[in-house]
Amino acid sequence: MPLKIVRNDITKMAVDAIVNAANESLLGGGGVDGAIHRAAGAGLLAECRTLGGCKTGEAKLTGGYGLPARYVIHTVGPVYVDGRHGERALLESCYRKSLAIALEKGLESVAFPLISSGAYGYPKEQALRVATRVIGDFLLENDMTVYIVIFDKSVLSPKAKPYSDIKKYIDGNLVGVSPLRRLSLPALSKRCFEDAMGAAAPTELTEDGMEGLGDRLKCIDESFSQMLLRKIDEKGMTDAGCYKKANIDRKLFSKIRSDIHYRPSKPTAIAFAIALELSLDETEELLRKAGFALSHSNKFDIIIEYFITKGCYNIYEINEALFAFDQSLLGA
Ligand code: AR6
Repeated sequence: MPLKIVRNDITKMAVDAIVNAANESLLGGGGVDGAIHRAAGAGLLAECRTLGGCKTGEAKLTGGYGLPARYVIHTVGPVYVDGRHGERALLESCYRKSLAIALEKGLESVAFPLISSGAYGYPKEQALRVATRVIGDFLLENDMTVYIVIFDKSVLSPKAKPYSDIKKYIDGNLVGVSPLRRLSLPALSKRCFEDAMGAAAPTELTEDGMEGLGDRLKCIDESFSQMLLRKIDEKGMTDAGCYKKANIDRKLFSKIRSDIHYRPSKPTAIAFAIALELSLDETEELLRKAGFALSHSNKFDIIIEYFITKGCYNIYEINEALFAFDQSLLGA
């Protein structure tokens, strides 16, 4: 099930559990810890006093008290020194141990702040990358809805360093002639002819030339869901492997599977193209089945094109960039 990145105050999240970026005493502090204790009320501190603290990289569970969330999972992130003091492994452990508690408790939705990225000094973009990687791996094996809650406006801003290349790409391509537009209609007919006949199309398609195409031209009529299922088979993937990699909910995938005329949203269709690691042309073809196209008149499409042409098919990385540029996210 999906990973969602949202901008919010975590104390407002109505999920099964929110995660607190605490310190080893578990007795409260500043930042998100202070906000959670203030919103939960005195009962939370009273329960925390019974826990005997928590080691860095570990996690412990309490009730949610006055919070909309039923539980709080308290974890203690590492203090960032220079990246050479085992900080990353400890931060990964915070996410893993918190998710393990959520799984054991049978929780369906959990929201994380960016642990260690405030008072503990972990560079925010790196902290986010650690979070998406560990949560993404977990979601390949487990069903849960996990949120990463971003509070600080400077995190995931288009001005942040990791996005300078994407920004340049957008600036250089916004409203221009898209390479995605090169499949003009005649070219498209030519490709369909070749797909159907397994031979080069004549320069001009005469009526005679079209004879014999018969049922084989039905490839053109293949629906979105039929093409998706065919591609899953061709790529040797399982259904679950595909929808998880696409950051798509199992229930939505079942709907698509059982309705050959299902019309997905554009971000859903693209999410599958990314999960299937389709080329630009194949992506364009899959999108057309759902009635969409990519163009250079909007940032969303250009960002997708940027990642596909770079051969980067990590949906979480793509979503981070889409989030930074205020665009809809892929998948859920
Ligand atoms: N909702 C979501 N995220 C928030 C919120 C909020 N209400 N408030 C802050 N953040 P920090 P740490 C973000 O300092 O670095 C405490 O005193 C914030 O923008 O809260 O793990 C503890 O007691 C930042 O990105 O936690 C510890 O002593 C992220 O939460 C120490 O700070 C984490 O920032 C832990 O430091």
